[in-house]
Parts: sequence; C-alpha cells; structure tokens
Amino acid sequence: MGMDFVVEVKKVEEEEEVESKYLKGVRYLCENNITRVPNKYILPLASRPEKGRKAAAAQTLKLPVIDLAKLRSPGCRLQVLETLAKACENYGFFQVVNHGIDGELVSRMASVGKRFFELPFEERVKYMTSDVRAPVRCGTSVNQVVDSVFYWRDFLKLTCRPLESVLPHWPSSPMDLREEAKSYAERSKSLFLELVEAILDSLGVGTGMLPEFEDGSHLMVVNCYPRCPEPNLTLGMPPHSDYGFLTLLLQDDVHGLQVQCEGEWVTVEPVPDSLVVNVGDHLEIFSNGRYKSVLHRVLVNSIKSRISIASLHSLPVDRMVSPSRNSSARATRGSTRIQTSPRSLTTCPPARPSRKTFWTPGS
Ligand SMILES: O=C(O)CCC(=O)C(=O)O
Repeated sequence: MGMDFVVEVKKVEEEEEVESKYLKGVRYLCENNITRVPNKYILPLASRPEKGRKAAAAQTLKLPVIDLAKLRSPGCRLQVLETLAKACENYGFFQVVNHGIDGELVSRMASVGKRFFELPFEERVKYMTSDVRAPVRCGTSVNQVVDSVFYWRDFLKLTCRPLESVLPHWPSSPMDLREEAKSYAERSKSLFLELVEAILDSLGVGTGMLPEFEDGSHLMVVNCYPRCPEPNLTLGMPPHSDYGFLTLLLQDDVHGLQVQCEGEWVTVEPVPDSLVVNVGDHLEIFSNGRYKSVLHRVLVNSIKSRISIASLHSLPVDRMVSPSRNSSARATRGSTRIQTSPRSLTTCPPARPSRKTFWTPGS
C-alpha cells in the first residue's frame, strides 16, 4: 500500500468524523465550548445576515394585533375581521392576544421544549431519523441530509395527528413532555379552528370547510437556536415560507424572527402572552393570492439561546388545495393547485428572497 493512499484514507476518515459531529446538532457542538463558527455553518457572503443588519436592528416590526376577546364579541367582530384581512394581505403575519391558551400551559410547554434539548445527546439521538414521516423526528439545520451549509438550529418535530396514536411515539423524556405537548397541541388546534373560521369569514367564503380542518394536518416543531459565537456568519433558519394554512408560533423573549416587509428584513418584536400567526402557502393559494405567505428567517445571537414552538396546521395531507371559487378570494396574481403532501419548507436563496409565482391553468 502506497504512503499517499494511506494519507488519503486517513484524510477521508477524519473528514467523515467531522461531518458526523455536525449531524449531532448545534447543541452538541456548543456543549464542547466552541469559540468560532465551523466552516460547515458559514454562509456565502451574500447570504449572511449582516447585509443591512444595522438597518434591520433598528427596524423592529410591531405586527398588527388581533384581539380574540374582541373577535368573540358580536359588536366588535366585523371590525376585527377587517383588521385580520388587512394583516393577511399586507404582512402575511399578525399577533394574537387574549388567545385563551392558559399562560401556565404556555410556560410549561416552553420549559419542556427547552429541557428536551438539555437532555444528554444519548437521549436525543433516539429520535434522530431522516424519515420525514416518522411521528417524532429530531434533527439539525433545515434538512441535514441535503444541506451543504448547515443552519444554526436543532429541532424536534412532533406529528400531532391522530393524537392518541402518535402520543406513545413521542419522547418519554423529559417525563412531562408527552402530557404538556398533548395539552398544548389540543389548545393550539382549537385556536387554529377559531382563527380559520375567522379567516374564512373574512374571505366571505362561508364556513362549510371547517369539518375538513378539524381532520386536518398538524405538526408541532420545537426549534432550538443555541448561542452562536459569530452570529453574523450564519442564520438559524434561511428565508422560507410555511407550507400550511396557518402557523401559530410561540416565541420566547429573545429577538430572532425576521419577516420580509417591503423588500427589507424587519425583526418581529416579541410581545409577552401573545402568539405570532402567519399565512402559509396553502392559504395563499386558497385565497387566490389575496392573503400572502411571506418569507421569514431567523437570526441567532451570541448572548442568549432562543426557543420557539411552531404549530403548522392545514387541511388533511391527501387533500388538494385549490383557489376558492368565491369572488371575494379573487385572483390577484393567478392561481395554482397544490397537493397538501408533507413538504415542510419552501426555501429560496437567502441573498435573493423572491415572491413565489402563481399561474392560472390555461393563462
Ligand atoms: O423560530 C422562529 O421564530 C421561526 C420558526 C420558523 O420559521 C419555522 O419553524 O418554520
């Protein structure tokens, strides 16, 4: 065996060892006290967050507020529906207050989500799989199997339908995870149904579809963004839109979520006791482009880890989503049809975030 060959094999083995370390996730990496961002996470210059960072830091966005208490009050409902429609048309995002999910439950859910990522790696690895249909999936970046550059994020994905049959597959540690996540998932589903009823109302399409939503898909994603020694070189999540009808996002008090607004990245101001809600691709299609599924991304920082819990809701996975025939959900940019299959993200190159394009069959 030649010396060159031995050196080459050793190099490949070393590279494989380094790669497999990254597959263990950002938390694992951080537990080893790194002081620099490894090359694997360094985005190309044009995709890094510092481009326009000063402006973005100065620009925080107070999202339109939807007060559920007012939505429930017959005297105020119409006005709230108007605010809701404008928010979905102009921002694709809004903030819900008085949402009715008990504050204690929200805190317990956030706490158990955080504690899951504090478990020893040997416990978390039990749930690491590349099978996107698994009822529970732990991983890192966006899609660690295909990402050439990794994002500074670990995740735990819990399929929430049908709840009783997926529950035994959810992590048994921390001990309270199943109980808290089940309660939170149930409350999130109820809130989604209430919001989707309002959305259908605001579009003037009637609420005949509600039973379909009751049977709809529901995925809960706990995102963990550990402190990052060089946050200007990477992102927690790239610009993307969500696939579903609505996403209900619970974020802690750490800034990170940015929304694209008039071509600029603006940071969403976390508001205590509220949930951030955004329009997903399915709703954009259903409303024929009237409501916007807007690109968003996540910044990381060097001071504080961040946790968020996204609940993605839509119609059943085998249901075809197409534009509503009702005239008030009229076409503003053509239309398309899409299968509600479990595709998790629509991403685009971070440097050039663009609007998705729609077409009308026959146009
Ligand atoms: O962590 C966040 O603020 C956003 C998470 C997100 O965009 C997602 O899970 O799709």
